[in-house]
Amino acid sequence: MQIALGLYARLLTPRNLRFARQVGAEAIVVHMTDYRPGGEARDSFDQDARGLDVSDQRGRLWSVDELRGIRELVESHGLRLAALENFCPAFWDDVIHDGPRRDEQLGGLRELVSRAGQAGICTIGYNFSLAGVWGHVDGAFARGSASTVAYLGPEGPAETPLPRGMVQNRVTDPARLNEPATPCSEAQFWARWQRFIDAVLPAAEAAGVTLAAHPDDPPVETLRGMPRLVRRPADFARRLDAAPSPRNKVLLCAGTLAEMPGADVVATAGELAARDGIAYAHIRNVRGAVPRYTEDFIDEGDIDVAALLDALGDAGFDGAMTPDHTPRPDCGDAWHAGMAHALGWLRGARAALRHNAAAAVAAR
Ligand SMILES: [Mn+2]
Repeated sequence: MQIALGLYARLLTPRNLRFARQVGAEAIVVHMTDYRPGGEARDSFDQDARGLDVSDQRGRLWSVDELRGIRELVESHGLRLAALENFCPAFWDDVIHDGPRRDEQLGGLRELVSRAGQAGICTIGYNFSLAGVWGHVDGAFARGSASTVAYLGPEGPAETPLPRGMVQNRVTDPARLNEPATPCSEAQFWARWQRFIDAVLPAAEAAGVTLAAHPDDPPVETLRGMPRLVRRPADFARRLDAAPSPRNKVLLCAGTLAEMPGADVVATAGELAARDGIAYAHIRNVRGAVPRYTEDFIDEGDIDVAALLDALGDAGFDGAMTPDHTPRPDCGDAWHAGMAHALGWLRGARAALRHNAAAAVAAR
């Protein structure tokens, strides 16, 4: 298992890569699309009247040179590029909404996967979701009153209908922000995902690129009036069964899995790893489950993360694991401190498991 740090493109600087190496990361997961406002330079976004962001990429696919340059930058710091995470919403809004440019965009995704392969990037994580990650609130909910996010269900923000001009919290068509998205059932939305995977998987197989599907966070039945696909533990395996291929895997988000009511995180992760279904993992901790949960530090919460790592290792998982988010401890640089804590904890846990495994072998 490799320990990885996730970096948005605007954070992909030599200084942050040195930070990653210094605190013990072995790999980097790069988010080309930034979901927060205020990005700089190459990854900046226009703000629309609602304070939401429009992707400045406007569907311009990332080039082979751009992708290769990112991989080489990461490798020049002694790190491996484990994955690209998330397509730009403008690459596939009509794939997700089933709009008129769907087939053209599916062709673009095939091209993008092929370019990733040419650039030596072997994994792409994605989130096939209409409403995306939405409805969380910030507050002092983590250990020691550290700032973190929570999902409060009916006590949280009122659910506004998803506009047709948005996907995954990004504006893809400013002219359609007042138009509600076309209603769609869960079965219809599964069929859209199936069309996507059937269209793109052959290109992924040819390019040697693994597609890794993230679950729906928060894992609720519907959000902003739209269905959610991977919201129960069994839904991860359903994705694998629907398109059997070594290039169709899941992105195991341990936090999202724990947010699913009744989930057995360790057992589900072990089963998915045993069938080699996990491309890479997001490791974080959570208290509670839908309809109400809070994110906490990696060593504080409902998941026994040491047992989770043990189960993943026992089942042969050898991919990257990255803290997708952490609480923000009180200090001058909460993002770096939160990540350094999570990465250090993961390294310590992994060292302890390796020690125990070696001791068990020696005792035989
Ligand atoms: Mn995640």
